[in-house]
Amino acid sequence: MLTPSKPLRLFIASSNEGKLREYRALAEAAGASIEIELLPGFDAIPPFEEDSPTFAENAAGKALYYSRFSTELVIADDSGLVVPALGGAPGVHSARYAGPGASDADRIRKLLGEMRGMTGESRRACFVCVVVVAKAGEVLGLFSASAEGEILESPRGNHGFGYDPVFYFPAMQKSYAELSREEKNLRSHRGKAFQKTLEFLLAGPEGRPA
Ligand code: ITT
Repeated sequence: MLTPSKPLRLFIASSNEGKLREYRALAEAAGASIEIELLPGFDAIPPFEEDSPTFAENAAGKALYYSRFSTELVIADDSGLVVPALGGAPGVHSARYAGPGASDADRIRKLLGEMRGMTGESRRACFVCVVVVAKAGEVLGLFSASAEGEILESPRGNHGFGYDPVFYFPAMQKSYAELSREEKNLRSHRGKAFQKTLEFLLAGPEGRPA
C-alpha cells in the first residue's frame, strides 16, 4: 500500500457520538495518513431520511446527500444488528427500534424482551456495517462487513455504545462492551468495513480519488 504524501482528509456525516468516537480512533490507528472530522456544519443540515429496506441503500443515500454540502470526500455508514430469529430485526431499524426519543437502554430492553425464552441457535446475531464514500453528489465506493455473535440474556460491560452490552463476540470471548475501543475496532463490523475503505482510498496515485 502506498502512503500519500499529504494526509487523506475525510469528513464523516453522522449524528451518532459512538460511531464518531470509533472513526476517530480508527483514523488515529491508521497513522498520519488519515484525518477524520465531522462534516463542517453537520448539525445545521436537515437530517437525511433513512427509509430504505437495505443498509447499502441507506448508507449510499446518506453519503450522497451529505456530500452535496462539501467539496471534500464524505463518508457515511449505515449499520445495525440483525437477529435471524426475529426475522432480521432490528436490522435497518436498529436506531429507531424502540421508537423516537428512546435510549440505548430502552432498545436493549425491547430486544431482550422480544428474545425472552429463545435459546441456543435462536440467539445468533450479526452486526452489519456499510460504509459509503461520496464526493460532490457522486458515490466513489461502497464497503461492507459483518461480525457474528450472539445475544446475551443480560447486559455485560460498559464500553462502546448501542447494543454493545448484549452482543457476545465469540471471537474475543467477551461482549462488545467488555472490549476496549481498540480491541473492538480491530475486528468489528465497522472496523473491517473502514479498513476496506482505507485500502481503496490509499490504493495509490491512480486509485486515489483526490
Ligand atoms: P447516523 O445515521 O447519523 O450515523 P444512527 O445512530 O442513526 O446515526 P444508523 O442509522 O446507522 O446510525 O443506526 C445504527 C444503529 O445500530 C445505532 O444507532 C445503534 O443502535 C446500532 N449500532 C450500529 N453499530 C453499532 C455498534 O458498533 N455497536 C452497537 N450498536 C450499534
